[in-house]
Amino acid sequence: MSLVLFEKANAIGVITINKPHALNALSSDLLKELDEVLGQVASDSELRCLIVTGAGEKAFVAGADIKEIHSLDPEQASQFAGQGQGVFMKIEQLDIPVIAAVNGFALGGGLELAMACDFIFASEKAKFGLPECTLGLMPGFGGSVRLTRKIGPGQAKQLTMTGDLISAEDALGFGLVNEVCAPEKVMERAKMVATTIASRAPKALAAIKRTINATYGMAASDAMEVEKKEFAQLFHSKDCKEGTAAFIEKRKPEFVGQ
Ligand code: CO8
Repeated sequence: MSLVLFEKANAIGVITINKPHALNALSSDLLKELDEVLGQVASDSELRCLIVTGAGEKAFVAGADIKEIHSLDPEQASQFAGQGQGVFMKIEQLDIPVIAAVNGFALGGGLELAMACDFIFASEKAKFGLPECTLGLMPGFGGSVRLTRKIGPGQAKQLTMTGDLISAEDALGFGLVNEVCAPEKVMERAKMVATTIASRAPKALAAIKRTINATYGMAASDAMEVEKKEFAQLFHSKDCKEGTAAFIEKRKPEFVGQ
C-alpha cells in the first residue's frame, strides 16, 4: 500500500498521507514518496489547486517518525531534516495554491507540512503543536522559521518552548489556520474553496503566491519592486487580456492558463 495517495478530479488534486496506524508519521520512505507525487503534481498542467490531508480520523500527521529519529547520528539527522525541508519547499514553490485540510493531530513535522501549504482549514477536533522539545529536539522541517513568520516570535517561542498543544480555535485566533469546520465538513470546505481557486487565472495565482512568499519579511520598498515585476509580467498572459475583456463585455472569463 502506498504511503502517499494521490487522486485528481475537476482540476483539483488531493494528496493523502497514508500511514494511519502510526498517525501518518513522516518516515524518510514516506517523504520520498511524497516528493515523487509532488514531482507529478508540478508537471501536471491540468491541475489548478492541491489539497493535502491525512488518512484516518485521528491525525493529519503526528510528526516525523520518532522511531526512525531515535537511531540517527548528527550527520543522518542533518540529512533527514534536509530531506523534509526540501520536500516542503517543493510544496511552497508549486505554482498552484495548496490547501492543508487538517483532520486531527498536526504535530511537529505534521504542522511543518501544513504550514508549507498556502493556508490551513482545520477540523474542530484538530490539535496543533511543535512538541519537539519534549523529545529533546527542536523543529527541523522548517517549523521554527515558518511558525515565527505566521504567528510572530513571542507566540512561536511559547509553543516551541513549552511543547504544548493548542486547539483549532486557538490556532484560528493566532492566525495559524484560516477556518475551523465540523470534522465531516473540512474536506468539503477545502474542495469548495479549491473549486473557486480553480476558476481563477492560473498565472495570476502563481504570481500572487510567488510575490507573497518572496516578499514576506522584506523591506516594503524592495517588496513593492517584486510585486511590480510580477504584476507587469502578467500582461504577457492571454488570461490577463481575457479577464479584463470579460469584465468590460459583462461576461464570465474563460481562462486557459496561458
Ligand atoms: N512517530 C512514530 N510513531 C508515531 C508518532 C510519531 N511521530 N506519533 C504516533 N505514532 C504511533 C504510536 O507509536 C502508536 O503506534 P503503536 O500502536 O505501534 O504503539 C500509534 O502511532 C498511535 O499513537 P498513540 O498510541 O500514541 O495514540 P494516542 O492517541 O495515545 O496519542 C499523540 C496521540 C498525542 C499524537 C501521540 O501519538 C504523540 O504524542 N505522538 C508524537 C507527537 C510528537 O511528538 N510529534 C513530533 C515528532 S518529532 C518531529 O516531528 C520533528 C520534525 C523534524 C525532524 C527533523 C529530522 C531529524
